[in-house]
Amino acid sequence: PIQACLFDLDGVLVDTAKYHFLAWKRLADELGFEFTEKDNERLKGVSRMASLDILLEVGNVQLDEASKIALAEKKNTWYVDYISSMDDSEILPGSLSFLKELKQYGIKVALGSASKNAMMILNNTNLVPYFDVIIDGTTTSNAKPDPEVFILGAKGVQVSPEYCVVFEDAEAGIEAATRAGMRSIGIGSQGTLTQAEHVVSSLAEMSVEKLQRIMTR
Ligand code: B16
Ligand code: MG
Repeated sequence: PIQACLFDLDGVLVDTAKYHFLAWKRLADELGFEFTEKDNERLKGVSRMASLDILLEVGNVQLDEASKIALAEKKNTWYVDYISSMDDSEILPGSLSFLKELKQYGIKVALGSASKNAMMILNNTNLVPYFDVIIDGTTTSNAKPDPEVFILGAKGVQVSPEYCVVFEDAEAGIEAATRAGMRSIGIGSQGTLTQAEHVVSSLAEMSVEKLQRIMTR
């Protein structure tokens, strides 16, 4: 049976994608090109600098490394400003009750996020107490699809990868889970998360009973 659940943050537990989008769009506006919600899909689960590279590709803009770092910092200042007023009303449906149930059953819970702002989001939404281990963009050096974030999470809760399941909304995150030797449940649509073992539309569809049932091989 599954002994640990590893959660991605953005798109799984909270919807911060809309704030990332607002901040990236503001940057594109300043640089003078269009950036759409469809373009924004490509940034999900991707690290900050890799996201900037995709944005600049959309705008067909070439810049040196120092300018890129400055732009990424600018975007982050706006993003942090947006998320600083988040509260627990922005936790996605079903997340809280599933996290509580996992605790009741003694199933370990870890965060595996690419975000360097994960702690601020968890603090503002009062989610910190639900995690045994928190791995985020400040503790990892290799971005998803590299499995590092989830391997560190499993080590932290001392559960071997085969008994871990990763909840992810991004294709890169599902790939990271697979490369870590873990099970995976995609949050979203089957059409985009083709590599996930199972796909549900949100955590509202999850329970511990269902988890153990669908994860039986
Ligand atoms: P930051 P996740 C990811 O969070 C986001 O999905 C992605 O859009 C973002 O670029 C990345 O974090 C880095 O975030 O700029 O705050 O460090 O889905 O891995 O929880
Ligand atoms: Mg995500």
